[in-house]
Amino acid sequence: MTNSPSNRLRRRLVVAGGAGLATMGLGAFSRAARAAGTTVDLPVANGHRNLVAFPEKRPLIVLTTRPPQLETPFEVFNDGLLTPNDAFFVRYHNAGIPTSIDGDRHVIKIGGNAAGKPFELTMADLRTQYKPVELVAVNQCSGNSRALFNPRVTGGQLTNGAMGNARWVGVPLKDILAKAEVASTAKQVTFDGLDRALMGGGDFVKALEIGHAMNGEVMVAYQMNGAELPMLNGYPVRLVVPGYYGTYWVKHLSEIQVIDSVFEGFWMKPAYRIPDNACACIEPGTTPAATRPIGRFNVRSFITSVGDGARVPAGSPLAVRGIAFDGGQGIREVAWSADGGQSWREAALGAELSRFSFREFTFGFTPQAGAYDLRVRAFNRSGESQPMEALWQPAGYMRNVVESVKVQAS
Ligand SMILES: Nc1nc2c(c(=O)[nH]1)N[C@H]1C(S)=C(S)[C@@H](COP(=O)(O)O)O[C@H]1N2
Ligand SMILES: [Mo]
Repeated sequence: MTNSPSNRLRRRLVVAGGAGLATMGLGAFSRAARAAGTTVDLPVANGHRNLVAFPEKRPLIVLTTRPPQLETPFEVFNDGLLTPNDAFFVRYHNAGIPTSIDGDRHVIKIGGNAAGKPFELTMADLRTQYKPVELVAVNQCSGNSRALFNPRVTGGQLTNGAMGNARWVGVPLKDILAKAEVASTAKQVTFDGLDRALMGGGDFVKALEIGHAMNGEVMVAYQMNGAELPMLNGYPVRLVVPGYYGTYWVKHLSEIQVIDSVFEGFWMKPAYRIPDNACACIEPGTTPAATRPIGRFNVRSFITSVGDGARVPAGSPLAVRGIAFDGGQGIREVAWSADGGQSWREAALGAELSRFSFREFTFGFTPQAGAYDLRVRAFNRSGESQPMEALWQPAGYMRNVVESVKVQAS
């Protein structure tokens, strides 16, 4: 057994005597930040990033340390369909994040002016009083790939690693809300976690429409890939909103309110809104006429087995592998091109773990000496796909253009 951060943490859990105690030591972040040894070169996003191992995490790409914002190195997505917990990206907005939580004492308060019966839910209640469900689903930050926007936009300069796919276990939110006796006047449900704003910006609170909250898919999850949630991914419990951008996946979930109005806290308005039109896009430099809260993922696909700029042997078969996903219709087809999109063929699809999961695709061809421009374009079951030219919007959300991977065969 190596002395990895996760093993150290587990040992501390045992030493602490309470199965439900997770703690990260207050100095952990600054120590981790100082331990930066490796850097990674990114073709965009102004060059260099540090790779740093935070508690329970392998070295990940650091955007900020306080709060931690960590991106998954892209190679990880070629290893398998599930993103390991120690490689899963991390996003927080406010610096006041919890560093020590006693999971056995953690409660979720359920109430609000449209809840007939407010109550408190302990982790033990959650595990024993409800029937658990399991679902493989992608979590992706709205700003995944923001660094690739042209013209550039402000915000975290993420490349393509602010996404991950995990097997979540938890309880349907609908079953929990049933006990709260939701009134017919209910409009929305809000979600708050243990983290706090230390320097403005406001507490991170998100809202879903009541119908969405009750659709049976939204989950209050306490397990990720067969283990407790890592502290930085929301220990001991988080919201899982399949098919929707990560912004709704509230971590360290501590309060659920059923309300009879539309919640307009900072993180719903003005933050996390998109142009209210079909493409969720505008011409660079213009202002959207109207906005709406960001919603479901659009369709994306990535080649993972070969990187842009790679050299490959000419005259021998090249096996290419990648992943595709969408907002929950499921992937119907992935087309591939080796000539920059002039001609297309169909890739083979792997098993569908769930319609919210990464789906594997593979294809192969034998390159002759020369340059190839590989592209993949996925279609979901509604026929939605990816644009050939990148769309633009001011917040840098929802990039899903058909990406180009240029390889040289020699
Ligand atoms: N409590 C809390 N939950 C949160 C956030 C946050 O700042 N605080 N950020 C959200 C955003 S924008 C994203 S993209 C996801 C990221 O999930 P992860 O950190 O587990 O990868 O968490 C969401 N849940
Ligand atoms: Mo996000």
